[in-house]
Amino acid sequence: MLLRSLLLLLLVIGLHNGARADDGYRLWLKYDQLPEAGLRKAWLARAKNINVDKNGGPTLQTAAKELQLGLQGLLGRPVPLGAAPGGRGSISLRVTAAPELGREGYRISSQNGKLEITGASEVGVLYGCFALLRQVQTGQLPDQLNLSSQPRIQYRMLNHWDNPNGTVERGYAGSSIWKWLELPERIDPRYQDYARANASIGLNGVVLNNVNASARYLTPEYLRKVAAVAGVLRPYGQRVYLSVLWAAPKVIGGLKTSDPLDPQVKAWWQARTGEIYKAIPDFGGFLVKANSEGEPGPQDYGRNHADGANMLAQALGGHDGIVMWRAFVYKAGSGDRFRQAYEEFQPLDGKFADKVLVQVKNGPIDFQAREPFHPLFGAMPRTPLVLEVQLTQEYLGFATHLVYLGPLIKECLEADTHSQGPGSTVAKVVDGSLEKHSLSGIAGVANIGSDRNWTGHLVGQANWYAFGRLAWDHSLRSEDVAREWASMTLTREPAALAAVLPVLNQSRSIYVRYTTPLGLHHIMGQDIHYGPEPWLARSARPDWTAVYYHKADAAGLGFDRTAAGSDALALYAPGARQRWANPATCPPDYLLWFHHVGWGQQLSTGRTLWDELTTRYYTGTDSVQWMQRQWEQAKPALDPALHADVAARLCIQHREAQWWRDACVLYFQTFARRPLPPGLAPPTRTLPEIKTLVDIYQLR
Ligand code: BDP
Repeated sequence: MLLRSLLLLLLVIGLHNGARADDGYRLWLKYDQLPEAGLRKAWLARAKNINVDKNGGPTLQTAAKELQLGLQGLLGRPVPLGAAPGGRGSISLRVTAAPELGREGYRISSQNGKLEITGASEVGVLYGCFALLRQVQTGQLPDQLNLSSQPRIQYRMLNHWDNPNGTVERGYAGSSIWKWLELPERIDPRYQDYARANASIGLNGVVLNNVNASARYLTPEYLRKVAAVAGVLRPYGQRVYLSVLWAAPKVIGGLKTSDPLDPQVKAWWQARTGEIYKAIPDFGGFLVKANSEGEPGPQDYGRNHADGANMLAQALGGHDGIVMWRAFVYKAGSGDRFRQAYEEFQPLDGKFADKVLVQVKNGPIDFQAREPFHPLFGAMPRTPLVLEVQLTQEYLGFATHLVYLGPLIKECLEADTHSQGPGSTVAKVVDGSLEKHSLSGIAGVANIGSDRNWTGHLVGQANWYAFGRLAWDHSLRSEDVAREWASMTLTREPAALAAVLPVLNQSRSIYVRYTTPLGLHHIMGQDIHYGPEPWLARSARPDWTAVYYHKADAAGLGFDRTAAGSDALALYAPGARQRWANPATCPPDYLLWFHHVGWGQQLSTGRTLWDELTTRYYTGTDSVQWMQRQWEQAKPALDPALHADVAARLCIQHREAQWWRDACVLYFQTFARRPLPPGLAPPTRTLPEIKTLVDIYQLR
């Protein structure tokens, strides 16, 4: 009897250990055995072995091993690798001349019971293997599988804002994944898992360090470290890039100047670039933040951005590398910040060297929850422009608020610049098709850190995922990408998916409603950029305050950017401008970006500005409770630990939505002097009480 109880106990403990909680580390690449026997059987018949040329290079071998790893897990049976052409049920990986696939595209075809994954290069095959795994993971049947795909954008990269000391600028998921002190000797296994994740979503480049760059990365000591990281990323098709400090020739080169036209400076960069390529033969190039937010740059020497970028392009010489020069600039005291990058960069269109791409944030201010597209996208036809989006949620609730960014990225890509008539979307500018550029790029500021689940908030993983998928193919629908991610990461159980997907898809517009509805922007907490601080009126620069942007007064609210105001609207082509120019027809989501609107003004929604504004703050906050209920519904199908973690974060999100609502409603009410519309219960706390909350978050 005693023995039986003991055995039972051991069994229970064993089962318990076997069913260990999911910690999110495996991202969307879980490879747990498919639950449906029928589906498993169908794939088992088509995946008996993998056939690959043993003489292929490291990327081809990596492709085969990744496919093997995934299939073995999903199908619950060994899938051997072989070099001989397999019979029915074998999967062949082949590199073959297929110009129609481009350098990185792939084709998956099925004939006579055999699957073939073809690419014009090894990396094409690797992307194809992950595409096949995605088919299995999302529950597709193998029958008549025939698909081919190639990326629309050439450089698809993550920008890490990571520092040598392991901190991450605007990072909310722990510290940097790059362990600079341990490199090059110790290679953290995470580097490979990171490379796998990037490759699985079609990315191909990684800027390892912060745009506010340390010159250290260019020293021989650090180049050895960078080379070690590059060595891990290379088989996965991920090239390494560095952000550079403009003043490096002075800081580490012992020169007296960093003037781009100075022969010694040129020679220094050339020599340094040569050393980089000696250490990292496939080095991707440089990312530069210059003359922005206190960073040094060519303007310190009376030169312009093109002088700087072109000098670096020249230093790259015959190497296969590029310069991504950021357009995120805004000089203090020169009018509406909205206009400043345009004014500095537009006149330089056509002046940049061939290897230079200008990297432009999605909107004209700074990664706000909703921005109109950056006017430069419609104004630099002779320069390839990289679209930069921020995956780390600096202005979107850190790793606490659930915000799926697919809709934000798509909104920008689909925006019509009208620069060459209707249909001149940002996507077509960025992929180079509109203006026939041979170079094209897209960058996402990474939201990745040392947290076990990589992104802090589980749904942050969806943003990494969506960025990669949309960078590969911007025509994908954000909802479909969300479904893929959720099916691979959370569950494929239909009722649970039906509960969770609307939450993902609506989360960004809900966030906008309870923080910055109707086109409000930049009213968040000073420095930390968290929580509301619409009353912020004093800062080191006026355009770091909130009042600069919302312009609340007794008459109304919003920034007049029409001809009567800053005239920033004039930076857009007439077709684009027209959408926003008239306050009566301007879509409410953009209204306060462009107009100062009277509190009592009736909007297209039928409500007055005041009523619409407050209604949005209230309904947005209530919607977080809806998100909570939906998440609860999915509980039976989700891993308990993952479910509980997100549920807890949603509780915080609701508390903080109330904070935003109460802060903004009470503060704007001091100008509007109107009661809340019927049905909305006034906040239970006072404005002074709310104001102290920011201090707590700011640790003041
Ligand atoms: C701002 C961030 C700052 C970055 C800057 C940039 O607050 O930390 O350095 O963007 O993109 O939004 O350079």
